[in-house]
Amino acid sequence: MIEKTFAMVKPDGVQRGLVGKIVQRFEERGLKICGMKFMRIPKELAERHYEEHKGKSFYEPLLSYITSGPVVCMVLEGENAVAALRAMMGKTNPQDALPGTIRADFGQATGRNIVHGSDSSESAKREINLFFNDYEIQKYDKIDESWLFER
Ligand code: DAT
Ligand code: MG
Repeated sequence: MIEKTFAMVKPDGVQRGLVGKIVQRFEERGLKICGMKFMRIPKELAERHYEEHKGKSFYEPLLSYITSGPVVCMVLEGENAVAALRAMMGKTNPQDALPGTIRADFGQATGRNIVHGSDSSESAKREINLFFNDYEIQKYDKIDESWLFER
């Protein structure tokens, strides 16, 4: 099933100069970039984005971290894109993430784990709506599609 998901290069990924490498992985996988923006997340948006974690011990540090500098937000589309992105990211704690995943290849600590990706189709819809206006999401044909999929 072709679906969209929400991805983000977090402030540490931007600061460490990993934006290009991470976006390259998504492009090489064949995920279609439908939206992309470089922004600083306002506190209120960070609170809404991470509302499921409100009250947890890491909630306040998480908000400080995610608002500490600019991030790159993306809408990606592809076959089972939600699960594909989660698999590419690896486990939340980079120490538990498998080699070859973004978090394992570039990170060491849970609180500096470089990327975000929606954890379900429902989260994807919610997060895309939080971060993107309709006019910021592009509908277009990409020339590799007939080679990427059996159609
Ligand atoms: P994920 O980002 O893999 O979806 P999550 O939604 O459970 O993980 O948590 C959101 C972020 O919060 C995660 O990327 C890093 C931080 N976090 C999660 N669990 C944590 C913990 N036990 N200690 C510190 N930070 C944590
Ligand atoms: Mg999550």
